[in-house]
Amino acid sequence: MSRLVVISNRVGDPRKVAAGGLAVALGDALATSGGLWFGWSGKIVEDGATGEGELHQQRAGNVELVTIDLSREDHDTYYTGYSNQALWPAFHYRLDLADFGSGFFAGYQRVNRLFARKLAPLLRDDDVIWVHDYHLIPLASELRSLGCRQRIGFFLHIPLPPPPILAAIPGHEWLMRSFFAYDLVGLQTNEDADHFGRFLVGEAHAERLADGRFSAYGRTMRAQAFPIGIDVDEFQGLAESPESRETETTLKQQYAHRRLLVGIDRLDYSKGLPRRLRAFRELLANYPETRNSATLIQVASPTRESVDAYADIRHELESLAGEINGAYGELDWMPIRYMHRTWARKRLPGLYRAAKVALVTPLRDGMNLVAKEYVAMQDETDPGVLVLSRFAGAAEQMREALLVNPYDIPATAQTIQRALQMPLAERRERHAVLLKRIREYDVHAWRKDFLGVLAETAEAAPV
Ligand code: ADQ
Repeated sequence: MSRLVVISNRVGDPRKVAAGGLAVALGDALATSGGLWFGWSGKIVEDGATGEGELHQQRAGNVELVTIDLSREDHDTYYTGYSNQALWPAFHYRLDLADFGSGFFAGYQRVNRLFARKLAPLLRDDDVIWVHDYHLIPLASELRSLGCRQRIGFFLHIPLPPPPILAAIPGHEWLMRSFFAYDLVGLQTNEDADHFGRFLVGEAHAERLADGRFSAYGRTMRAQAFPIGIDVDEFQGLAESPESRETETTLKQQYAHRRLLVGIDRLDYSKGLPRRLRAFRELLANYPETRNSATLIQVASPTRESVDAYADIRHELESLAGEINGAYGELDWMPIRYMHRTWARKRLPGLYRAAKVALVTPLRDGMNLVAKEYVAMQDETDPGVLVLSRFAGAAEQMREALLVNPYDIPATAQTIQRALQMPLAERRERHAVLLKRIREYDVHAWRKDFLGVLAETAEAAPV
């Protein structure tokens, strides 16, 4: 069996539950075949200090974790700069927020080259290489230029926008060409795969072959959707933890005569949080029975705080939450309980189970795992209702949720009210279909599917 090599910007520790579903699933795959996980250590070497590019090696069972330190400049241009201030907003359809600052692109190229140079000597001829996410799009082409001929797959966790948006990214030709160094490119949804295909044909003049394959620059690459899933069993196991049970019981007691709604997100502008709060305010304004009753627990974890757009969204959200609580709050009831923190994973199932409705309303999202986690955690005999943005990748698979357009605030408020009032029979029916689907294609199925197709692709088109 070939060894699996995973490369991502950050390396997870597969032994820690807190690492979350993806780290666990990749860790699982790595442990099965023996493997290596390579990425940034999270450590920044300040100017003037030595140690830049230093490798750290650590064993976790039969998985080798290899990480590398980055210089301050590389971190600021590759990670904060090009990855998170240029590609992240552009791929989330937010060219208005994209900053293609000077030095960002060069830093991105430099770090990808550095990763390739450090990784190449650790590779074996029959390794299967799996690269993750937008930070590392050019990694395969850097590896190929060092003579690597292994099978290499790539998975994009974020959306892939339509051709006119991609075409506005300076250097997009180079970026698109970089994709052709892979044997397989995985995207979250069919819509993303469709955008990608149209862009390759239209801009890169690629030839469209059968089975999602494209040919250009003397190489053939296959692109298709692999909608990422969650580890349903792991999550359901977590629901049995004392911490989770305690959270559920406490919240159910506290809100016995009220209706609890939940939102769990990173505090990212793509998640649509201000519009979500405005829709909630509209609910309170338009449906008087929700006052003194409907309570939204919104947990938003700190993220990328050094970037201005993130500081702005935080201020906007805090002021909105304060305004709504000021307008509608009572001595013994506040409509919004907003927490700017990461909720302990062990307590997450308890929160999901106590909430009658989950609001997952991103303006754009690759998949959105919270939508799947909420469904997985419901009590089948009395399940809650998922209100889901049609612009989350998850909406492609989760049609039985109540789908909303988060830009339409009155309609979103109306749908939240519908969710709060949904009869038990309808809730059960919708939940059963959703649960079955996320169980069938969970994170393990996703990983096996991707690696299976990667193996086939390489057999069909050897490098
Ligand atoms: P994210 O943008 O981080 O991921 P998401 O899919 O929602 O978004 O995953 C977040 C994970 O972190 C979930 O497991 C959730 O439970 C947890 N989480 C989020 N906020 C939290 C909070 N405040 N407290 C505690 N836990 C919290 C990127 C893409 C997504 C894609 C995933 C996986 O942006 O579109 O679904 O990768 O591919």
